[in-house]
Amino acid sequence: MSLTKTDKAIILTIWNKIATQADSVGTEALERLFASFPQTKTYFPHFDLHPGSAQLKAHGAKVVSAIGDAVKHIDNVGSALSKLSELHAYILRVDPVNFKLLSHTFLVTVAARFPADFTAEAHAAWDKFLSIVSSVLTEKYR
Ligand code: HEG
Repeated sequence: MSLTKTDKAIILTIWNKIATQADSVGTEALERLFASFPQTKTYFPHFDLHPGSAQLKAHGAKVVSAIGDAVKHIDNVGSALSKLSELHAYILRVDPVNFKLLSHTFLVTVAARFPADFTAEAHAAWDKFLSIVSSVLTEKYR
């Protein structure tokens, strides 16, 4: 799967908007993840998962910052996220199905916050991009 020039331009435009409220976008995506797919909470037994908790906010900020790194290295997401890929595969061992769930709740968050930008074309570009990020984070499992 590869991104076209247009996809990349769309991703960057929307990323610049996300970046102005990055931490709260991440927190909302996680709140939606835990509310809609409560089985995902099993990976965070050590977290206070109540909406708005300090841990949720801190983690939301980290997740979106990693997505920002991927945007900045859009032609080389694999090396940009290689450390994170090792963490998810070797240490956290998050089942890959969960990446689809988080990608979904992230997309819904972006759609809800930037409805005018979230055209079908933008939706498709972000969908592709998040599946590239997810593939990178799940490619080292063994
Ligand atoms: Mg992961 C840690 C990013 C999906 C569960 N995740 C992290 C960290 C980042 C990150 C940046 C902190 C790394 C560090 O402290 O060095 N995660 C990230 C992205 C995505 C993702 C970008 C997908 C787009 N993570 C993901 C999913 C789950 C999960 C789907 C499980 C449902 N992540 C997870 C856990 C931790 C991290 C349990 C450790 C949290 C902690 O103890 O602080």
